[in-house]
Amino acid sequence: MKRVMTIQDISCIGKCSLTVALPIISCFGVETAIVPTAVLSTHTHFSGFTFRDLTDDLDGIKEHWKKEGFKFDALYSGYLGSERQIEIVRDYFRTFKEKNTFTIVDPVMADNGKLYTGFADDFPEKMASLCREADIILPNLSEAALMLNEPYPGENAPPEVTKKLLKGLAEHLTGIAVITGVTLENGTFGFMGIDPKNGEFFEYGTPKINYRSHGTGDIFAATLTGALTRGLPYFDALKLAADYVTRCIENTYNDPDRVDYAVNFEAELPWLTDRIRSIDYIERRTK
Ligand code: PXL
Repeated sequence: MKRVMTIQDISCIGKCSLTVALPIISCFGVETAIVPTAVLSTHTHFSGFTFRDLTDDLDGIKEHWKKEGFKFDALYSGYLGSERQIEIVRDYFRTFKEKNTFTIVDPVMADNGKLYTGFADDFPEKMASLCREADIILPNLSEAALMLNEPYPGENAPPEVTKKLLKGLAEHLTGIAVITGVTLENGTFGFMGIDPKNGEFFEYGTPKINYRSHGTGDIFAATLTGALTRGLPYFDALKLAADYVTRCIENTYNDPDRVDYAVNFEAELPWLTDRIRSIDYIERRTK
């Protein structure tokens, strides 16, 4: 069985970071090793949340795993609570990345042009330096603009502005950059990416649903991680992630009992599992 390591916080209520990464990646039939960076009572969009920093435990976990000789097919980092944690994640990557290990960095730190509560103004610069170590990065428009020191273009940025941001990111990267949550030329909503190796853009969108919530970026990143680990080509893996997130948003939008702090990702796990079964089928057929 393939094994993924994911490094991010536990928000006890909030359906984000580890509490979505673990069930989603597990659905792919991939072992999910977790490195919890902090324990929060809720995600940071609530007020009055508690925050237990686990930075001091992270080196010990790494050293133990090194001694045990654990190997990983993918390393995926999400929300990190401090600049020191960024350095520690860099160290995890350098320790556990081997020739065929995929690294995914979701530079979770901002939305609507604003840094999340608790981050200092130079956090985006530090996060940008971690992105240079990744095979694929997944900023939203706010995070891309902040890492490039560009003004925030607004959530409905025209496609040419998104392309300009991608070109800017590509200048600093060897891995693929994908900006999530963007409006495309044909009015659909999805992702746009660039491969710095050839400068080519790619994109995919689904009809826009007028509903926004938290945690959709984490669901996207976890699905992508599972799919890449199972060997899907990156564009197919990105499309699967986009389709799943769209279904989660649609399900939540149609649910009169929905909560306002997250989406109903659980309700669409059976759909995701069915799609993964067809990956199993393709794998068996090509063996
Ligand atoms: O969904 C991203 C995320 C992860 N972890 C924490 C957060 C957020 C977004 O606000 O606050 C703690």
